[in-house]
Order: sequence, then C-alpha cells, then structure tokens
Amino acid sequence: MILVTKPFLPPISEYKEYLEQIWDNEWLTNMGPLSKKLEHQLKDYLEVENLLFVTNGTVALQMAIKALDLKGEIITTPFSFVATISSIVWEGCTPVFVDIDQQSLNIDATKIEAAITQETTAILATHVYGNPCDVEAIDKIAKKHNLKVIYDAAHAFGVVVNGKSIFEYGDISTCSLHATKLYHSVEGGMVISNDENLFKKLNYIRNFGISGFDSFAELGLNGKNSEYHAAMGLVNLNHIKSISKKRQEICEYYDELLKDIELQKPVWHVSSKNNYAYYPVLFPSEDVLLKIVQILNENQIQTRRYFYPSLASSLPYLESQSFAITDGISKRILCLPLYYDLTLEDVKMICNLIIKVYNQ
Ligand code: T4K
Repeated sequence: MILVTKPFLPPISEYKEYLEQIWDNEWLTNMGPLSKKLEHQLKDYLEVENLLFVTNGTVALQMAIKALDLKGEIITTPFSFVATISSIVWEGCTPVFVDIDQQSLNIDATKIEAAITQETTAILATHVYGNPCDVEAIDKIAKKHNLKVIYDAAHAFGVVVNGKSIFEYGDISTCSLHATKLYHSVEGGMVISNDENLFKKLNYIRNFGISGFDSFAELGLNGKNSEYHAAMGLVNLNHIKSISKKRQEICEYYDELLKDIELQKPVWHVSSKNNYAYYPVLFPSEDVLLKIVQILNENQIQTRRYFYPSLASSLPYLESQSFAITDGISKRILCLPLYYDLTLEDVKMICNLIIKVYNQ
C-alpha cells in the first residue's frame, strides 16, 4: 500500500542512544535536558529568537489565543485543517471566515477588512501547505485596526519569506511536529514569538501558569512535551537536509510527469521557496478528482482530500456558510503521496494512472 504520507523513521540505533541518555538522566518530561537541547537546536536551525517545544500544534494554537487574551471574533480561513478552527471555538471565540485567494489558497487579504467588526480582536491565518500568506498585507491591516495576528504555520517548517523565517511573522506563530509532517517529533508542536513579554507568558502557560514553587503567574495548561518526543526531534533534525532533498526530488518528478495534463497547483509566494510539505494538485473538476481517487484506490494508492470539505460548511458546532472560492477549490484539490521512502518508480506509477484517467 502506498500511503499519502509516512513518518520519517531514523536508524533505530540513533534513537536508542538518546533512550540511554533518558535512563541516565532519570528525567522523563517537564522541560528536561533533551527538550531544552531540542529547543536550542531548533532556534539555531530556524534562526528564531524565542521558541517553545510543546505538546502538539493544536495546543500551540490554544496557547497562542490564550496568551493574547483574545475574545470575540477572530478572522480566519475556511481552508485549513479542522484544528485551526476548533482551537478558536475551544477558546471561547467566534471564527469569522474570509474566503481564500484562488492562487495561493491562503486567506484573501483583500477581503479581510470587510469582515472586521467592533468585536474583531485578531486574524488567525494558515500558511496552507507551507505557502506563506500575504504577510505584509495582513500585518498592515492588523496594525491599522489594532488586531493581533496568529499564524498557523503547522505546515511551514523551514520556510523562509523575504529572507527571514516565516515563524517571525505575526504576534505568535505556531507549528506542528506531528508524525505526518516533513519534520516531526512523533507528537509535538512549537510556539514562536518575538515579543519578550508574550513569550514569558507563553512559558508560564505551557506549565500550568506556574511561576515558582509557590506561585502562579497565569492561567495555564499542560503544554509540555516529553523527553522521548524531544529525542525523536533531535535525531530527525540531523536528517532534515536529506529529508528535504528527497521530498524535493519527488515533487520535481511529479511536476515533470504531470506537466502535459490540465492541472493546477497553488501559486507559491514570490519571495519564498516551497518546503515540499505536501504535493497538492487541483483537477479540472470534482468528477475528474473522484475518478482519480478511485483508480488510485484500486491500485492500493492512498490520497487525501486535504482540505475538503470547507470548514465553513461542515462543522456541526458552527452555522454552515458557503464561500465561492473555497467551496470550488476544496472539491477539486487532492494531495498525492509524498514521503521520504516513496520511490520514483511509485511516483511514475501514480502519474501513469492519473494520466490514464485524463486519456479516457
Ligand atoms: N493546523 C494545521 C493547519 C494542521 O494541518 C494541523 C495538523 C494542526 C493545526 C494541528 O497540529 P497537531 O495538533 O496535529 O500537531 C493529519 C495529522 O494528524 C495532523 O497533524 C495534520 N495537521 C493533518 C493535515 O493530517 P489525519 O487525520 O489526516 O491523520 P491520519 O491519522 O489519517 O494520517 C494520515 C496518513 O498518514 C495515514 O493515512 C497513514 C499515515 N500515517 C499516519 C500516522 C499517524 C502513518 O503512516 N503513520 C503514522 O504514525 O491528520
């Protein structure tokens, strides 16, 4: 079976070395030495000042909303993973959807101002598939209307825009280090903020709000991650160059084999480069997409409709709304298999099956 994604697994001996360290340290969780080492290495690798290693990308979003003390309405995108929206609702805020841009598939910054009301406190935008949002326009709108900005950068590990890390944009950026991501720590996430006071607050929030043995500074939760997860993060970081190279090779091979059929792909931010987190393709219609899903399934090839259906029309806890661009795109988009072990022969087989449907 060819899966849509498979976690990168390093040589087990490298992980075992860290397991021995955990046994020696007798320290299993709560900001232990390996978690601190990972944070240090991630800061170096990503070139960011302030970074916390947390439980997962969902908790990272909840921590961000709480740290900014957001209330009322948060402007967001209907084209993302459900965690983006569920976190807003979970934190007692109301998501206000704005349609996406046809090219980038990110929130359409030109439509944000029309959605701002007296109740709006923030913009929470996803860099979908790692493709940067129009960060300049969003930051400008936020400043003008005194709004906070959170970027859900769950897919954007390693992305650089305008010469600096994508995680440096917004008041807070969050990332997922889940097993299905291009770089992972099994479960895991990151919270990044350049604002020192905010970062201090996030630090407390991650650890129940505790500020000392006998004192509390904030309302907190348990956003810590374990030494076992940090160990996986540390080992995988040593392989990140070859992981990225391999994924790039696979994506470029897809590009080459699919170049002659009618197919669209998200248009990448001009001042940034793809991190090859996903390989999304837009078919001419949902009908073509369903035929392709079927033929691939019959050949034991799994794809995923990331992100279908639109979050504005499918969540049982929100009133259903339609958005022309999101509804159209989400029906036609499919993520093809992409992972470190995927062979070029497999890619060829997948593309031949897709082309076969086009030629029918
Ligand atoms: N914001 C955005 C924009 C996100 O995309 C996400 C997560 C979040 C926030 C929240 O971050 P986390 O709290 O998750 O850190 C997967 C991932 O679970 C999820 O992390 C990710 N986005 C989302 C886009 O994809 P599912 O429900 O599609 O996962 P699942 O279990 O169906 O796995 C997909 C395929 O991966 C499987 O069919 C087979 C393969 N797989 C998966 C796992 C877990 C393996 O081969 N081995 C494995 O261990 O959500």
